[in-house]
Amino acid sequence: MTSEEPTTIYFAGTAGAGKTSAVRAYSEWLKSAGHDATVVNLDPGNESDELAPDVDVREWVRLGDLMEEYGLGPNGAQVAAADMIALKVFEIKQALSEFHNDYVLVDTPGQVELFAFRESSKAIVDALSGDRSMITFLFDPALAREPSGFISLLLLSSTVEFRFRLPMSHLLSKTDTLRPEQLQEILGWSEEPDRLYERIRDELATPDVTLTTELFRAIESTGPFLGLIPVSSAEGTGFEAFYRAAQRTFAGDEDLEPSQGPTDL
Ligand SMILES: Nc1nc2c(ncn2[C@@H]2O[C@H](COP(=O)(O)OP(=O)(O)OP(=O)(O)O)[C@@H](O)[C@H]2O)c(=O)[nH]1
Ligand SMILES: [Mg+2]
Repeated sequence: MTSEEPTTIYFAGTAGAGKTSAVRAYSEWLKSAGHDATVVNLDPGNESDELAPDVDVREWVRLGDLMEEYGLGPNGAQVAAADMIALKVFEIKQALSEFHNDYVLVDTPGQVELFAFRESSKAIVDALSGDRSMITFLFDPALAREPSGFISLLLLSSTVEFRFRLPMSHLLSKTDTLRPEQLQEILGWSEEPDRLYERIRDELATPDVTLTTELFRAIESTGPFLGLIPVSSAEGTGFEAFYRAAQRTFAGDEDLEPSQGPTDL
């Protein structure tokens, strides 16, 4: 418990990227490192029991109820839910204010476009975020292992950053599903953009190559090449590095608190 303002981290990413698992794994890692974390579920469609959130938006808005009540399909219900959640922001904030932990970890809706493009998400993030808030965007290896998928994720992540104007960090999730050489290749792209550029040229020997390379150059110069932190929620690895990156975001290297948690890769 702390008297300082908590660090709030929103976990965003494409459907199935591993957001919920990462919130669970990171909250466990933080606890093992001697920190308390409040877990918030902002996904009204979350059906997994994996997370036992302290604050759960489903207390106010449930996707299944909306589908039934208004005869909506899952996507329509998600959009309606996003807007209804914004109307409950005071209640959500009130529920959150009862916890006084060092960290607030927020699981966001399955589809990233709902989080990124609805005004209501922005209203919720603005209402819940203090000065120490950041978004961590998950790169799903299913997409990130191909150069064009990797670039698409960079674009999505830039969109999220553009919308929310919060500090960003980037996780490569589910690293246990990658072969070591695949992992090294993806990390290499995030460290040395020219390696990615060369692979795009190999992958896209089509007229599209001009568009893709122009996009690539634009992203390269505006920059989410900030380092991709490899994590596996299944194996609990990578979270020490993520912890340090999150601390650097707000404190600068010189203020790094040593962590008492288990060191990992
Ligand atoms: N092998 C492996 N599987 C993982 C890992 N993290 C998540 N998964 C699996 O990936 C699938 C999606 O994980 P979730 O954590 O539900 O992903 P999400 O982004 O919250 O998904 P939605 O909210 O439905 O968009 C599940 O089957 C998880 O078990 C991981 O580190 N390793
Ligand atoms: Mg989820």
